Amino acid sequence: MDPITIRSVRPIVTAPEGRPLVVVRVDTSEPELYGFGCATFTQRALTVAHAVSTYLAPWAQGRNVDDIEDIWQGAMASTFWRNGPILNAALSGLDMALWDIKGKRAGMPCYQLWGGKSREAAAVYRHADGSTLDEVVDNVARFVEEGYRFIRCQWGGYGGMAGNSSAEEGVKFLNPNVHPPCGALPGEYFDPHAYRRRVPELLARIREEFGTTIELLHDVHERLQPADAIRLAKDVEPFDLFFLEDLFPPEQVEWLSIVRQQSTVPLAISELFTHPLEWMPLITNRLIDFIRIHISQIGGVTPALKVAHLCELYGIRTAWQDPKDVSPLGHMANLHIEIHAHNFGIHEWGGWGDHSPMVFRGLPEVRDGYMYPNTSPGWGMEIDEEAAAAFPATAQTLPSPVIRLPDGTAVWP
Ligand code: GCO
Ligand code: MG
Repeated sequence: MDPITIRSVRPIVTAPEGRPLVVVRVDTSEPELYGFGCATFTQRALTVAHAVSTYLAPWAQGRNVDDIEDIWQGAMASTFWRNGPILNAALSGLDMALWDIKGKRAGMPCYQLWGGKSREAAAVYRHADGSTLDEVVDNVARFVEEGYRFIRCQWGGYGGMAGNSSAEEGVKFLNPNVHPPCGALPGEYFDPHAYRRRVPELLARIREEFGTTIELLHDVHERLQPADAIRLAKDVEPFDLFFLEDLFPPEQVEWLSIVRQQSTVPLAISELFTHPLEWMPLITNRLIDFIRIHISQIGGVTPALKVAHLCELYGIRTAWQDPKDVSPLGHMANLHIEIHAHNFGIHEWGGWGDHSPMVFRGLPEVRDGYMYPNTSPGWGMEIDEEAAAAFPATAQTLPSPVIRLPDGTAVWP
């Protein structure tokens, strides 16, 4: 019997909620057999789409759809320089689509292909934010009311912007407590010290209002200098966080070993990682408690399964990065790994929005704080390409304004 081969690999770029998402569709030599994968890298979506069409599609044409591992290894090697965010995202789209196809051929959801379920659903965490403490409390209360028990709390966005401005507004924003020099360039200004002092105040208020009935998370988003980061890890201990995220940028993770000696706060890092050399030392030295990888950024489900299983050996749990710049298809792939892997931690979920359900059909169901996969073969999702075309993506590079220190120094977002 002739093998089933890849006939076409095609990017679908769409922005139903305003953030560019990239999906890859793989059609095969079997007329009705096709699959979808998430290749989302919001800040460079159109470049990823170009990499898919120009390089990955012709390279993959004619290859046996069964050979997921060999195709992943060969595609990674085909660029010589490897593990960059653009090409990893492109490969993720192809990889996830091939798993979708394998599930369809086997007549089972992908999590069954890997050994079945460890749980029926994945607990999710929601994002509560606000420019005042009362606003944060109100948003936490709303999520508690809706049945969520894991809630990430931020006060004024990442870095504690007093006005809680959103980077997407792209406006010149000055935190009232910040006094930049004359002639300072436009951007989103924040005061790292003020931010670091406000976090314990935020968490104390949430614990005062809700006690220990909910699990709290907080994302530092790499906004502090190392000494301040270590200080924060100690200051938040009394509030019993589920995890503290991105205490350091990828370039400074060597400081984690110091934090581990001084604080018991559970740590989550790796949404910005693209290369195995970044996560390996953190896992094998047990410097983190949760792996936060953005799966399309490392090349898809094939490497993510390997990372999940490695983390299990070191007592580290998964918390794949799942914000609004992961497509609902990417959420479904993350969810299948979470249903399967024994060392699941938590699923991040910012809501589907009003338009995504028009584009992504077969969305996982969320109820009472849990996300449930469907039981259809593969990922069990369809992409309505006509609807997708109604939400064209522009070449937006989020965050639009530069993030700046009080003196105007640009910092990583
Ligand atoms: C998170 C992340 C996101 C990133 C976003 C960048 O924890 O979900 O920090 O909020 O800022 O993915 O595009
Ligand atoms: Mg984060």
